[in-house]
Amino acid sequence: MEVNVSAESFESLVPGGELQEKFKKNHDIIFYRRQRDKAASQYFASFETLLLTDRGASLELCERDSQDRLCLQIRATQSGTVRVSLDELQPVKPRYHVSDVLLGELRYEPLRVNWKREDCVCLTWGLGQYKLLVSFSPFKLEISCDGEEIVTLNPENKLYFETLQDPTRSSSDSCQDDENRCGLWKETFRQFEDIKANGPSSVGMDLSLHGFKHTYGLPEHADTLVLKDTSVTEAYRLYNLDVFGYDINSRLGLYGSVPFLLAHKLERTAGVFWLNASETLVDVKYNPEPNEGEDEPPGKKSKISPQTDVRWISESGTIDCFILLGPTAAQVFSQYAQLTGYQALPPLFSLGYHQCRWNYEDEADVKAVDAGFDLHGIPYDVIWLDIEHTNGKRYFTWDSQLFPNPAELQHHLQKKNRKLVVISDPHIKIDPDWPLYCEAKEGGHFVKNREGVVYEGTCWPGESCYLDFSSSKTRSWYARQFSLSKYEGSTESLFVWNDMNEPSVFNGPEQTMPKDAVHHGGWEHRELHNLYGFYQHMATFEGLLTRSGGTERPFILSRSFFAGSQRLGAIWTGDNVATWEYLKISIPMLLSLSLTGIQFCGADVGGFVQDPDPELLVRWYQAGALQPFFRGHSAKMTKRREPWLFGDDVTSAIRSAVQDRYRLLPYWYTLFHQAHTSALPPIRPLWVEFPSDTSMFAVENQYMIGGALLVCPVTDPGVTEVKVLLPGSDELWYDTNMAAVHNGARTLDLPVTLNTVPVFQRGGTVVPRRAGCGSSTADLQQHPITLTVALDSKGNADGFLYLDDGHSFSYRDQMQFCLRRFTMRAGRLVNSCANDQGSFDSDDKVESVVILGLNSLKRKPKLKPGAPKTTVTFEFDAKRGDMR
Ligand code: NBV
Repeated sequence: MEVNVSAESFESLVPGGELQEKFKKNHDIIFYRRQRDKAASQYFASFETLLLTDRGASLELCERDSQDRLCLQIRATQSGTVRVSLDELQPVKPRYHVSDVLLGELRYEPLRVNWKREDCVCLTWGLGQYKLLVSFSPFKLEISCDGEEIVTLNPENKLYFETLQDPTRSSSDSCQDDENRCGLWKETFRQFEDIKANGPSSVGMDLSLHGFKHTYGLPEHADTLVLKDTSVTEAYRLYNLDVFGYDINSRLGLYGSVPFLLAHKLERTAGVFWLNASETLVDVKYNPEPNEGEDEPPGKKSKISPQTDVRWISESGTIDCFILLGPTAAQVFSQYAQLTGYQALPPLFSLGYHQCRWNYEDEADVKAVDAGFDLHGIPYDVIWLDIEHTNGKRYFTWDSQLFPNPAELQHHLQKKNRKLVVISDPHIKIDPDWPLYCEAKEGGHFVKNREGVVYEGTCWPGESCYLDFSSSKTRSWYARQFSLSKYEGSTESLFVWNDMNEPSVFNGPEQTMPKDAVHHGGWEHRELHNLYGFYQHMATFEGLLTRSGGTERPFILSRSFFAGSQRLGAIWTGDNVATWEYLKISIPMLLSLSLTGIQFCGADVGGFVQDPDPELLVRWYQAGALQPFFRGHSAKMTKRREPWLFGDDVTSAIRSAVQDRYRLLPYWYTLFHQAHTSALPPIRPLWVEFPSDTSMFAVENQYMIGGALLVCPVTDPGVTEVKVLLPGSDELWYDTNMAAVHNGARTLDLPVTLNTVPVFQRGGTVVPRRAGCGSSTADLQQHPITLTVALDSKGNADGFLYLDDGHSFSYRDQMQFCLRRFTMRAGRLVNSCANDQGSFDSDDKVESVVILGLNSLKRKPKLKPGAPKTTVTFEFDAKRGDMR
């Protein structure tokens, strides 16, 4: 029986409602408690076990009481990443190692012994500025740069590693009862029993970050940008869960996980990446007090306070921890991207506006909404179909009553260069009359239960099975379902949305798959839970890529994700609520994702659950237009909210926000190219751009789009003024709405109306825009480019423009792209080639140049002599100091 959402059941799903109790709190998580309650361990090593090869070092560790033995590997890359891996020396069976997340084998540097003593050895590599001090007893690892200690691993001996036991020989019956009670072999949460095939298998380690008191990252949580001190709150939980209308200010794990934490202090940014896909908890403790009683060796700067202690605890797998040494934020982003990949370059259309609803009723409804955008002059690129478009929630099918001519519908949209996105969830309806189900069953593509039979759980279609995307065979099978010949009614302009892929199982523990379900290769679900959505995303990516013979860039939105998902497409923050708090929290949530590589991200504009009032809707459009993925979405029981349903003022404010987004797309696209090639996130917390200004470290209501635009979306009702922090005493900030320039290092009281979107261009930058906005991104391309040159106090400015065909891989395979650099120096604006490897035939013209800040210049700019004569005319507005 299909599951339909009734008004009553929907209302019971209010945020913070009773249903939230279905999720575990820290004290319900037994492996976490076990590690927290355990006294320090005593791992020691000896010099004899140290082995140096040209790819790093290995060492044996032994725990004094249990005599458990581990194999430690230490590897380092030239770019400043140290990898510390720990596994059992002689496991009774192999432990799960995460594959498919790292890009490939890294290039490691040979480690050299710098000096040694009986109880420790100092290793170094490369140019020798980095040192790794390995203490043998107790085991510790200290990483320093030019004498300054950066990170210590295992500072408090919390290294923890439950070695696997042979279940047939582990203990006597009575003892096993005790163990069951402690949750070692069996655990019960509410009515759900979890039988642990491997018994206790958790791992953990602590580390100290010296001199740091700000940490970030670890998505996905509806929480502040700066990570909280968890000695007074719940630990950060990384466990992908479907949390409808999630609570704000909570460390409960939401739909996806990236076990990557960044730390920032004056003069250094560092990162810690914990590559483990099982349930993971992270404790953060800030120690602001100076360390007492330290003996500083003369002339040596070490043991800096403050210090942040971070403790990672995972349910299973191995320890595979990467320390990214920066020293700049840009270097940390690049070090992380070298491990897990760069942001996929989105097809241009996907940076436009997306219109979604659960559900657009039928073809006529879709066409009417599409026409509504044209009628009201609001550009948009994509309209979305949710689960109701299918025949009984059988993905890859259409409801023949409501969507009898899906291909015709897509052609209708495609004529206007618009696309259709349809949903495809990972659960498959059990229906012996449905060929796709039968094929998946016969092909062995479903996850099994602990008894080895196909696992069944309920979701939208009723009783369902779950595809085992962890198997490459299943991924390829799934990918084939997207071929135009297999997927009836699909065309090349259909793209995909993967929802419910945590996975969401209505009758499962914490509404997800039981941890003792079994995947390909015999691996328990617990080992790879956080990878499930990543793998579906990967399979869908493969599907769309293959559909075009590898030539077209796929677009897939996924709700669940893991480290590396950035290579596959976009992510959104799931089922938020139409209140001001959720609008506000979308900013730190998206900044945290951006910092951890997931840079094509967005939040449902308007709020998914409940009805926004018109003011909130406008403010949300204004904010969403400044976020990477821009989609309006609403739930089934909410009122219709297309932008023209709330009167002219609202329509006009929304139109203007969306049009501004479209005009700015050359800049966004250039930023995505930068993310794709150098890992810099298109949206950045202020501290990334102003790393030496401590007052920026915790700002989360404003941020930078690229290096040039500072934005401060209005996220409060009824305001007539907002406070905008303008950083940098040497900076100039040009208000893009008014002819005003402000010096940095001040807080501006900015008067606002409903139409104001506070955006400031930083002096010293050039921002490309399109002169018009068109009705879609394709239409937008017909408009010429305009440049806004905002001068810094010396009269200089720099900026880039990236162009390619916007949809294929020819930028990569045939180098068909163009990267231009605009430089303003000594009153002369030069447009030059910034990458001569690319060539791209384009009719694009720079039609106009607006120069802001000329009043501060002694010499006014002139056109470069010898430049071909153009029809461009420049006007100098002496009052404002702008040249136009
Ligand atoms: O498919 C229906 C919804 C979807 O609209 C939403 O965006 C997802 O986050 N889906 C969740 C399942 C139902 C949620 C109550």
